[in-house]
Amino acid sequence: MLTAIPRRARAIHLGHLPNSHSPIVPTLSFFNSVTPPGQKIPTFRVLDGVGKPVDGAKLPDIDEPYARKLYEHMQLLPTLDNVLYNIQRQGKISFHMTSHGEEATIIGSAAALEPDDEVLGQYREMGVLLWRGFGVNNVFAQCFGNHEDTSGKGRQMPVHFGSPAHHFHTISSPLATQIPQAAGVGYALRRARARSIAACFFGEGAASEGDFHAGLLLASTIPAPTLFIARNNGFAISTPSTEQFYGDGIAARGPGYGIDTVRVDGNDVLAVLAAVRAARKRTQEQGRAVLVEAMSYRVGHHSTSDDSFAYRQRAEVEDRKRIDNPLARFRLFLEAQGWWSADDEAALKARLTAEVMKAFRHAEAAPKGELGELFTDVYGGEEPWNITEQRKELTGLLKKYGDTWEPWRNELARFKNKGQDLTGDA
Ligand SMILES: Cc1ncc(C[n+]2csc(CCOP(=O)(O)OP(=O)(O)O)c2C)c(N)n1
Ligand SMILES: [Mg+2]
Repeated sequence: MLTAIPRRARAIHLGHLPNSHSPIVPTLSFFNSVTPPGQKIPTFRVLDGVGKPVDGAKLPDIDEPYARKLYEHMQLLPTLDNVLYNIQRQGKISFHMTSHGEEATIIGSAAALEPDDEVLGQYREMGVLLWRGFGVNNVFAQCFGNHEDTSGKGRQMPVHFGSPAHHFHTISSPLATQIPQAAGVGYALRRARARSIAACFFGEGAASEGDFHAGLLLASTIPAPTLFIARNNGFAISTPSTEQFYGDGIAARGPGYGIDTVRVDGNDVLAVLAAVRAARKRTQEQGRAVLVEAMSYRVGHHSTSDDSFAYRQRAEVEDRKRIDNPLARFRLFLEAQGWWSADDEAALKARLTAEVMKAFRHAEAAPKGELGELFTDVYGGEEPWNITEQRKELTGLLKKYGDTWEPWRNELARFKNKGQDLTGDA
């Protein structure tokens, strides 16, 4: 059995170490926790499972319009997710990842940040962009990869959003690369004496990557205002968190790096708002990294490429949809304040559905950009020879097959100028 480090070393003086204030003791004891033996790091929550403030909880400072805005953005996520998921199934877009179950984590954190904080996300953080006014048209343009896509001119997979105007760094698929980058962004902000911070989102699965450790060490040894927000949703695709680590979640790792850390109920939007607000303040005031671990459950499949019922029970998911549901919980809170009604709910759902369907239809009808864009923007300065060669090769193939071979003809029809920007046939 493990024993904790004695709270206070006994007063006998046995010497001291050259590089540490570690008290020297004559008894041998192992430890495996920053909390007392047998105890887990606590989780901060302010609303109970049915939206009632828990005893002793101090609610964050919010008024009615702000609370409604929070709820409306939380509801926008499933509205969008359902449409994007279904149109992927219809073959209209190639991929999607939903936020089902993490609406409170994502919107609560988005709201706690300042609009010009630099956000480095993983991929499930579309809600941060929406909170910042990116708009549903931009979401669909990116997912369809049409000519209105401001994230990457249609050259990225769906959900790989990016927007300098919204201080949202472009999503990249390789897990955890954003974590050391965020430490660097925080450092750049410190050097520029900026008031903003870097906010880095990642899943508990990504925290198994070496980059997580490199990033946290960097942020703690080269102090910088970088806020790390771990979304612990219980799964890394099919691997449950119980198989991802043996320690006390991601939060347990913060103190190992000397980083102030807090764990929060990720299904309680007001707790997330309060925790991330406080964490942001701490990050900025101390100019040091802070770690937040938000606990939730990924109710949806990992992505449209996944069928999660191959590795978890339907009943477990159904239970999780009911217990501590982030949307239902906050709605009940709003209703108890007299800030929300059944009529408001019906009106909101109708408005969001109409907005989302309008944006979907618009994006579906919009052409892709010019085909020649395929070769631009990756390299600065003079174009490398291999890109020139590839452009020539495609142009040759277009001239040969573009008009005659049906699959090419159909595909080309989807692009602005139908590839004529390359063939020069315009
Ligand atoms: C370096 C790397 N390894 C593996 C993958 C494949 N992959 C994509 S998402 C994912 C799971 C990530 O889980 P988590 O970080 O918990 O995020 P969540 O999907 O739960 O939001 C994996 C293994 C990848 N994209 N990059
Ligand atoms: Mg996860």
